[in-house]
Amino acid sequence: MLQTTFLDYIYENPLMNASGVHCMTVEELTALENSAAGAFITKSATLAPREGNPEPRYADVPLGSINSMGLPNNGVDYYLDYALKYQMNHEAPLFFSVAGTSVDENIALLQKIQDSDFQGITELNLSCPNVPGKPQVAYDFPLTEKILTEVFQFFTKPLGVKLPPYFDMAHFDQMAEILNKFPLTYVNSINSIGNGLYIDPESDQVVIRPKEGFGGIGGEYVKPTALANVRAFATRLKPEIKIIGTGGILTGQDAYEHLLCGATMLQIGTQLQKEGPAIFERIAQELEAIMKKKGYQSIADFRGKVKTIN
Ligand code: RRO
Repeated sequence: MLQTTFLDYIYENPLMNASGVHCMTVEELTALENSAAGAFITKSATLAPREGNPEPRYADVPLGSINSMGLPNNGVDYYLDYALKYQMNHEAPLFFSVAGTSVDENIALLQKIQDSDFQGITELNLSCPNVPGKPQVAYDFPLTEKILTEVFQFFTKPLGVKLPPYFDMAHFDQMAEILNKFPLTYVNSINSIGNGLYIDPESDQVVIRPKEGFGGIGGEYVKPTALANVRAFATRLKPEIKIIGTGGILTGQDAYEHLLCGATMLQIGTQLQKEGPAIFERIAQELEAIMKKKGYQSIADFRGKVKTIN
């Protein structure tokens, strides 16, 4: 019932982890392999391994999470080694996230993937909010266009981009116009809402150490923004560019709403962190129950069909 075709492969369901959550180590990735998730993605990789920001750098809060991890990861070779082994005995294409901290590093990362035997889908993260001194790339429209222009000079494998949330109709229009110039496989909206601040009511203190407490916000807080970004891009991008919906998925109803807005795959970050990989089975069951109640046989019956008021 939940089967989802993405880039010619039929996944059992559209559910995935969001990059960054439960995907830093081979052990965590293996747990996703063995979960009910239809697909999964690796932690955003840089060329060299990174320690990331000082701890505490992630906090669960009542309505979601705040993080300033600072791109800790084991380096691109570690994840590429995992991916090449994975694809030897799995048909489902793996998603592989990269996030350079400069244009040159992004190009070098993608060149490495291009030159490897990797057969999966690459996600270029243009929206990390947490590396001090490095603005989120996709808030700089000319820079985004420049990077994609350089990338598609040589990159011929399937590529998606992870975007930050936008909050203005003019920005949806401008970013969609840029993205439509390129042979992208997908757009993934949204990354965390960058640089929020959470204060603990008992201690009057922020809850994460880096950046005086500023960090990316995920979870319940972000669902309306995520849905708006999914809808805005679904209605602006050419049909060849699919949407991955990420942000505020805690229940089958949240997943259903992302699909109504036009998402094809769905990623879960904060609630996966809180609940662990068993979440995929729960959300899949809840989504199926909603579909049955509404008389839908497949996701294609309602994808993108959110109703507006005349
Ligand atoms: O590692 C992080 O701090 C991080 C990244 Br790369 C990202 O893309 N989004 C996020 O919330 N945290």
